[in-house]
Amino acid sequence: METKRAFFLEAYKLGIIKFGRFTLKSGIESPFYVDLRPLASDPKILKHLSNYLLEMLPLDNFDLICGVPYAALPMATAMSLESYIPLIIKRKEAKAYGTKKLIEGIFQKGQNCLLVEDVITSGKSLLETIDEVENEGLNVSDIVVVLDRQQGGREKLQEKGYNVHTLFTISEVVEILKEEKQLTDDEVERINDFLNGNTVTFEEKKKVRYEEKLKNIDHPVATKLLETALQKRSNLIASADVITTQELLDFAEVVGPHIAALKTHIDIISDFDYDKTIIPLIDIASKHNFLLMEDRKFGDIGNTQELQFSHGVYKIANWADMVTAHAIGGSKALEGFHNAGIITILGMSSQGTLTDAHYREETMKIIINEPNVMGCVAQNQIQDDLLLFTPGVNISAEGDSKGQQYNTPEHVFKNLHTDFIIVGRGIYKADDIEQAALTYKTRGWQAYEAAIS
Ligand code: S5P
Repeated sequence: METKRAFFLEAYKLGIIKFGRFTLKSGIESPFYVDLRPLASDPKILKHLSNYLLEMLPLDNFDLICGVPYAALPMATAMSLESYIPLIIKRKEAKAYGTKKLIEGIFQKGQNCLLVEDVITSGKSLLETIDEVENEGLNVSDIVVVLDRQQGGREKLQEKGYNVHTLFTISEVVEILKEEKQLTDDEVERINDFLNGNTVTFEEKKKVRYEEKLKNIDHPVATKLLETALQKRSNLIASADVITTQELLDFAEVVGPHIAALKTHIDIISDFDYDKTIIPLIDIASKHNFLLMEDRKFGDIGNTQELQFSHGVYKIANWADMVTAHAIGGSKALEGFHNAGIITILGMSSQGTLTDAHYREETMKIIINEPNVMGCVAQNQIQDDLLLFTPGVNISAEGDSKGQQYNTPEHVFKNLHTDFIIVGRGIYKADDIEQAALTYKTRGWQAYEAAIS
């Protein structure tokens, strides 16, 4: 069954199961959410899936295949193409005009029709479909399901005499993900509780106030950043991903009054010149009272990082209050950043990142006793004695064509307990940059206040 497991892990990357806290249609809170529709967007996976489903079945028994609309339609189509068993299509609603047919395609009464379903929960929608198919004079003996949520549906159908074939159960996939360290023991326990029919409770932890963080975090740069945030009522870090000195300085000047810090990628400035780029930037930062964060994402051995930090043309050590760094080189490698506050990359915002639960756990072990680390860049909650910086924030876009994924300020303060939002294109690409900075500042601050109250 190793290949089935490998197949699941490939499919999982498409985001078909999410873990967290979800309110179902019924109002019940669930620790996971399943949506198999993305499977149809990867032709290779869809083809493999249809073969796995066909392998489980006594194929000679079926004259027709029918998918339960809509999620199972592409699956049923792929199975039909692989097996040459003809497809029929069930409509969700009967046509209001013309034939008023519920089932489309060529079939004859008495034929045996295999039903395909993506997820079985209570079995209700399958029973409706079975009724409608049987009303057309067709027989249904077997149903094939990709994922059984184990909430009674399968048993209900079996009691009525149908053969239900399921490729995966939720317990099986949870076990696989646990072994792959994609789920923590706590998460697994909560999921099992839920599957055993218990009402699961999610710990309602409030976001910790900046005043409280000031007491808990001793790093001097963290203190300065938190004090700045409180003074300016801004938790906004503007990401200045622009490519000339003039654009950088103009941007800093315009957004300066509204931000707690400015984040740079200094190596993308084409006409970089220390005296013309950095010296005026330091002046603007001090005039408008914001910190400078160089997003260099260091990721080397300690000696090299130390050289990259202090030397070369950028001389980051001279001017950056904070720097970002991966923990990949181990804790010793993080020791060379002298007075700058280190912000470790714990989790990335881009699709397909390697920063899964296991990576994050190991990173935490590395940074936890490292006094220069003041916080993390992440897309999940972290412990209260570190600052959480969350990029991938945009009010009007869901992502870009290169894998970036966005959330709103409200989402990240409420659900991740973020301390600082990092916004790039949402601001520097706006027609009115100052207005955009103000909007993100206001929404960020309101979202913070809502999350602490
Ligand atoms: O996981 C990450 C980490 C960072 S620091 N995802 C990110 O997007 N970033 C940075 O945040 C990224 O390098 C860019 O400078 C900024 C996001 O830009 P935006 O235009 O997508 O808002």
